[in-house]
Amino acid sequence: MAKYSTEQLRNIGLVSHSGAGKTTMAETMMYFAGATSRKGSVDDQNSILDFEAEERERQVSISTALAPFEWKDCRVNLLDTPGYFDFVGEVRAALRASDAALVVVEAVSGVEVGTELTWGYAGEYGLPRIVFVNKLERENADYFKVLEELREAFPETIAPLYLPIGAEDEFAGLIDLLDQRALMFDADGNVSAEEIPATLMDQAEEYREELIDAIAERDDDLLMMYLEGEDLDPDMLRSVLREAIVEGEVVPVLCGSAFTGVGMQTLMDFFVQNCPAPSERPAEVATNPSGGEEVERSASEDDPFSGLVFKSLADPYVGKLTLFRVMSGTIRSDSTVRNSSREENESLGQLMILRGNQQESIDEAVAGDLVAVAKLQHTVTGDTLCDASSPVVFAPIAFPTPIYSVAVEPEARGDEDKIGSGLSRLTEEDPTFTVDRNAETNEHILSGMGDVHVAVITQRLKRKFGVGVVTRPPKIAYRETIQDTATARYRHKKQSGGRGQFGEVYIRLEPLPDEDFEFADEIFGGAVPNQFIPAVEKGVRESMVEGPIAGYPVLGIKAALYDGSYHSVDSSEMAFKTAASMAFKQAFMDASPALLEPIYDVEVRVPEAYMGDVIGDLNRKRGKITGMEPEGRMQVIRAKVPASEMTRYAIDLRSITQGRGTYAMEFASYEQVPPHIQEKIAEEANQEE
Ligand SMILES: Nc1nc2c(ncn2[C@@H]2O[C@H](COP(=O)(O)OP(=O)(O)OP(=O)(O)O)[C@@H](O)[C@H]2O)c(=O)[nH]1
Ligand SMILES: [Mg+2]
Repeated sequence: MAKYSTEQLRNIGLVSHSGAGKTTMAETMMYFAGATSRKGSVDDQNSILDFEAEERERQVSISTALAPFEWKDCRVNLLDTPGYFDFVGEVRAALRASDAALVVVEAVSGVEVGTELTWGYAGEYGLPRIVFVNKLERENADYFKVLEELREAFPETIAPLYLPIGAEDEFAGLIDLLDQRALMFDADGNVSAEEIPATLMDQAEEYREELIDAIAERDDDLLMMYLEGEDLDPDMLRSVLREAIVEGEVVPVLCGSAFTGVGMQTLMDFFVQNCPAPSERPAEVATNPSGGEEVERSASEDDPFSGLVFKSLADPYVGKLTLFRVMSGTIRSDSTVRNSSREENESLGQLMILRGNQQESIDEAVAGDLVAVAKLQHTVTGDTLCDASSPVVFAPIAFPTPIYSVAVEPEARGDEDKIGSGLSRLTEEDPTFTVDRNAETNEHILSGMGDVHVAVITQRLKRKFGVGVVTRPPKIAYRETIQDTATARYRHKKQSGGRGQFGEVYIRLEPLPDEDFEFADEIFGGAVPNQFIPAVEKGVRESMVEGPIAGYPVLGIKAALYDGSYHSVDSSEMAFKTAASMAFKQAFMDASPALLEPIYDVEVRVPEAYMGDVIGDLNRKRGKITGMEPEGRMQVIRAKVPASEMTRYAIDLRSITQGRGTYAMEFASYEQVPPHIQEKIAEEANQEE
């Protein structure tokens, strides 16, 4: 690939609701630009960008793929992100490395939840937005309806630059409103300019006027000329429009079909002419790791080198691939750089440009470019790499926290260790899931963004690291306690030839709210000799590890040893321990035993329209609503809900709100399980034994 300067680079993040056609569009553009010799297809499972088995099989993108191509003296780096909700972390990271967001909207389904969400993310990163209405050749495609929906959903100025010629299977070209001409496309990617068909002239005039209005408004000189009825200079119009787009004030709308190729070259031209080069974006604010003061870094070859890692790929054979955006300066292959986030040096080997999983070596990369290196030692996604003599650290990428957990177990015995190491390698490429070992339940807990995410991770674990696993809901960490006081006596006595065993204890159990355990020695007159009392306490403590109701740890109990008897020869620590443990179990079951369950503080954020349904669902989940308040356009609902009801909440909330709701939760307290549920849990636990 030829060398390009910072001014000749365009980094465009493709975002949308799942299935709008991002991957197909990127494949078509790469093919038309001559970057690939065949057009990969999602449907035929040979997409160059969706190259992982998990993506091809499901026919959706799961991770961001880079799709660079050369076009009109520029290199356009497309970042093809996944639209499916579970992979939102990929979208956020890709937008961090982009200079503009192309929001793809399907011409049939129009504005969807994913459109709204990604629109919001682009705003968070201050990126200019461009809309592309795709699939215009489909039956029921309606460009004008989509325009209306866009205007309804978003406050920004929506400015269509093109109109379709012909509808559905007769869709064949575009009216270029600025240049006042018709563009006709053929399947090989040839475009020819023609006169606007007479039948569409009125419509073209109407929309052109609207567009000119929107542009003229942005510039005083232009507005004056416009109001005075002068002819407007097309170059001036174009430059004012470009500025308004780069500043995010106007959102241009383009359209076409990735299938028939209509509108693809227009879009590619648009990237080159109207999307900002990295050098046109505001400087990045970073911190100096030693002094803590703010430092600016611009996408300029004159600034010292800095880079931000936006993606990592784990490969069991090649090792790790690290993708970073050169934020400032230039970088050559085989340089040593500082990872200022980890305070380590890293030797970069060969720099590469990726296209899907194809790699092309390059010697040098300039500010703004997106490059890959293999086998870094310390670096993970979100880290800053920089020139050691001018260290900076960029704000980390804000990844969402995992909200859906399962327990994983190996299919094959003896693979326990491999699960942990395989999963932790996979977390290197995906920061939106975590793996923990729960010491209490003895489970590997895998937490991610949803059930599809978790399924993809376990599939990858098998494919990349050869570990097959089964998943199930995590065990709930119940506790057992008592609500009344009760006493029990137990005499442990065995005579089996030789020396016997003897120990007798009287134990009283009392509820001890807010504390785990207390032991009281109330023996007077040596009914139980001093040397055996620790054994009694030990017997009680050991019985508390697996409580009598369903085998969960016991807490909130005071145990008093108040009487007993011994035998001068046969008594032993062992005998007293056994007696204590038996007495404990008896007293426990007589003291109104109760099962406690973990309760979470849950905070749900949803658009107002879903409040009723969300609250109804939380009530059904035995939740107690503790508060509600508006926050911007959202409503925040707070509730206390039992953990056992929340294991699938990520999935439930998504289906109630079509994906518009988000939530977070944390452990709050233990509370008593309702009796009928306690019975069920006890029954199940006793069956397992
Ligand atoms: N009719 C028609 N179908 C299209 C067009 N573009 C894409 N498709 C189809 O739409 C489906 C989804 O396309 P993708 O390219 O995978 O969409 P995506 O936006 O990458 O989807 P995610 O990766 O899940 O976010 C596939 O079956 C494509 O063949 C188009 O212009 N016209
Ligand atoms: Mg895709």
